[in-house]
Parts: sequence; C-alpha cells; structure tokens
Amino acid sequence: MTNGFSGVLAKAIAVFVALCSFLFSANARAELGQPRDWQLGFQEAVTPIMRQLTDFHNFLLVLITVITLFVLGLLVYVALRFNENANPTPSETSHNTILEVLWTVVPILILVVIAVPSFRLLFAQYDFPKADLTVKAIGNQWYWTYEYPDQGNLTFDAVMLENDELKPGQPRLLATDNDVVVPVNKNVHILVTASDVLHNWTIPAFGVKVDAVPGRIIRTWFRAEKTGVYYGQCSELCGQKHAFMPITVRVVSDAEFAGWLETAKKKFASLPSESGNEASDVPYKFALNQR
Ligand SMILES: [Cu+2]
Repeated sequence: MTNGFSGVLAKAIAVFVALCSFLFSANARAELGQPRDWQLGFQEAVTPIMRQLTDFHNFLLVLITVITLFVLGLLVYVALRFNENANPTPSETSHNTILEVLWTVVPILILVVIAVPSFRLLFAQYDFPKADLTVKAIGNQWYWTYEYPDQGNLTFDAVMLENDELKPGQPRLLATDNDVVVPVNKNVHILVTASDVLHNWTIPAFGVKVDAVPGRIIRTWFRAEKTGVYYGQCSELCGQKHAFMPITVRVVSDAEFAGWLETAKKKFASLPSESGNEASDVPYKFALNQR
C-alpha cells in the first residue's frame, strides 16, 4: 500500500514539475515586459529581485503541492482504512509521544525552510544599492508625473495612449505618450508619491510594486538587465479611470540614454529647484545618502 501510494505521488509530482516547466518556458518565449494571452505564471524576470521572487514562488509552489498531496493522501487512507466497515473495533489509543513531537517539529522545520529565503528576499528588496539614477514618480488621477531630480529636475507627464493613437507593436491600455527612460544595468531608485489619492507604481518584470501615498515618499529600486520596453499599471484602486493610467519604462543602453536626456531636456520643462536657483541634485542625493 505504502509503496503503491508513494509511487503514485512521485509520478504526480513528476507530471506537475513537467507541466510547470512547460508553462514557464512558454512564458519565457513570450514578448518581454508585457502580459500575453492565456499567460500562466509571471512575466520573465529582468531584475535580480524579480528572479529571486520567481524562484521563491516556484519553490513554494512545489512545497505546498507536496504538503497538500500528503495531507490528501492521509485523509483518503484514514477514510478507507478506519471507517466503520473496515475497522469495526476502534483502538482506544489517545496519545503517541513520538507522533506528537513529529507533527509539532516537522511543521516548524518547514516554516524555517520557508523563512530563510523569504527573509533573504525581503532584505534584498530593502537593501538599496548606491543609486546611478533617481526618478520620482507622482501618481495623479489619472496619469503619472515623472521627475529626474539628478538630471536638472527634468519633468514630464505620462498619459495613456488611446486606441487610435497606438503605433504598431504598442499594447492597448499599457502604452503611454511619454516613457520613463532608464539605462540598462544601472541601479535606479524610484521615489514614489501621489498628489491626490493612493495609487501604486508597479512593473511586474522588475518585481517592483509600491504604494504612492499623498504626502509621503516611498522608495524602491530596480536594476534592469535587459533593454526593452516594460509595462505596468496603477495597482491601487484610485477612482474612475484607475485602469487607464499605465506605466511604461524603456530600458536603453547608456549611449541611448544620454541621447534621450539631451532631447528630453529640450522637449520637457525643468522644475525650478526648491532654493529657486539652478536646478540641482544636492537635496535628493543628500537625502539618499542619509539612509
Ligand atoms: Cu492610480
């Protein structure tokens, strides 16, 4: 009975793992940075944090599947082996020290095994590497404003493109008129806030999701390792047009970024700095180094 059961369990796990790897490899073939039809699982990770998130998720999925199947197996075994017909005279045993220790200690060990990668990930998310670039994202009903405080306070709005404004290749409801442009393989800090109500700035492929809270600045970071265009959406219910304030981040080479900065500084207005002098990066860099 035991051998038969563990054989079936092993086969079930093998089928499950094969199915997962098929689905995940299918996702990897999909276009970077945006969702696809019938998608299962996450978008392909392009930052170290998202890779860790995906690995942790896959690990938990396997663990939880094994536990669920084990409990299901026990339930079925008990129902068949110890029902009134199969076991007319029940045992009156009420204690088993070894079993009681086991069902206390084993779950604790499982929780410890989960906690280690979980805390490692949590610390990695909040362990801010030195910023190569800082971008401030401000949520408004219903568009985003971006500022580049260390690039002469460059500022612009990003508004969703309507269907008739889309260029070929731009996804519906995700593309914006102006993109956040950042260099590849650089640590980008995002300072997120809002001007009116709660919003949420997120890019799934980066593993980044933070609330935009009026009156507060919440910081996050990413290091995108592949060039491309990555899409996200406001993820905090913020009113009537919540679904129509997407986020577009274009990750480009250093040279392209320098070129974009050049044109962007001409195209977009720069905010005056708080002191009223030439726009300067000092207050922001100072604030970041204090942490
Ligand atoms: Cu919003």
